[in-house]
Amino acid sequence: MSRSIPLEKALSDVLVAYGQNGEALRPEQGYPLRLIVPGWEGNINIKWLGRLKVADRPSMTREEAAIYTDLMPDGTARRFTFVMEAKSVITRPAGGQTLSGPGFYEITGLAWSGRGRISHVEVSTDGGKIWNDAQLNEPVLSKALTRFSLPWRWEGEETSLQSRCTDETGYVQPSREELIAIRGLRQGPDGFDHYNGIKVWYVHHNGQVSHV
Ligand SMILES: Nc1nc2c(c(=O)[nH]1)N[C@H]1C(S)=C(S)[C@@H](COP(=O)(O)O)O[C@H]1N2
Ligand SMILES: [Mo]
Repeated sequence: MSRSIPLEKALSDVLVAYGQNGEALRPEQGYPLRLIVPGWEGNINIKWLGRLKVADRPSMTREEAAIYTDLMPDGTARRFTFVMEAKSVITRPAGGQTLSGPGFYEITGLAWSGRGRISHVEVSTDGGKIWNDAQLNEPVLSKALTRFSLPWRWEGEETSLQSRCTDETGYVQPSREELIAIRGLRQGPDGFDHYNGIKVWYVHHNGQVSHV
């Protein structure tokens, strides 16, 4: 596994990590050393780090020339798609959970952006017609998970819940349709790599919450 990282990024916030949670890295997490590249795609966080090499151009390794590329509808591939763009997901109520009956609920979820801080999160409880500003839990840190919440009264109607976040660069999380219209469905080795579309949960009359 080897990846090329622009020097500018390498010198800003990249870590060579030897420990996690007060103990040495575990073997499966990359002992003795791994790279941590905040906000960028997971595969760049090289585990069992063997060497760092300074070069004047990307190495065009197999991982960056072929594997971790995003195939576009026209057959070309996006390469060096490092950043994970802003994404959010409601974690409660979420698929597999059941509301016990009409009444008050606190909708809560997580938002994050590889470009920096989350500036706001909006939640819709009526299928995307009205968007309400959710409250963000402090501290709101750059490239970190940010918990959001919104009080909600459920009257027992069938509806859908979704969240949409914006980061400090002004980037707004796209809908699934908007994203697929641009990027298509042919993507990387793990399915739709870099997928960050809005996640919609459907609430049934009986309180069951399911995937849309
Ligand atoms: N040396 C090495 N590092 C690696 C990989 C690998 O196969 N070999 N996989 C990468 C990928 S694709 C991911 S998603 C992350 C997973 O890190 P984790 O096991 O800590 O979740 O490690 C990355 N680092
Ligand atoms: Mo991965």
